[in-house]
Amino acid sequence: MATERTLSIIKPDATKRNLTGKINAKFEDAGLRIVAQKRIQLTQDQAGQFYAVHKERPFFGELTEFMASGPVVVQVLEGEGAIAKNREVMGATNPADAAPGTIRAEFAESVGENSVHGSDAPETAKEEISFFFSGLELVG
Ligand code: 3AN
Repeated sequence: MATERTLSIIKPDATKRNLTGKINAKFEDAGLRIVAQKRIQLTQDQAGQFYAVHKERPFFGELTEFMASGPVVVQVLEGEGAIAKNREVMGATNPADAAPGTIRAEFAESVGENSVHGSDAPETAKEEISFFFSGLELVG
């Protein structure tokens, strides 16, 4: 399987509870390498641009408000099949359905406040990485 890069976000519910290190340990234990990382505060408008694909969904307002409610850690994870592997480590969107040991099973508070985001396909990974990072910031 090819080496891939994927965009990950540690969401405000997790940064607020000081879980950045514990979540990063899950990525690293799964063989994912954190090749770029920064802690930022999004405006609701920026969160809306990032989640534009969900703009017609009923939870769009709630989602963008939540993503702007505190700092997030945006990061690029690299590894063999990193996109699928990260989604595995994250667990299902709804923590009630997430497999034991996954980030969402252990840390997520609800389907909305679910601790992490991860790209779902190669095209979206590329777009999402360039939304937050310039080529110069990806150090390998
Ligand atoms: P995932 O993050 O697992 O790819 P998506 O793409 O279906 O899930 O949803 C994007 C984000 O929208 C989720 N991470 C979650 O924060 C939020 N979300 C999804 N479904 C709901 C819902 N029913 N109510 C509130 N927020 C939701």
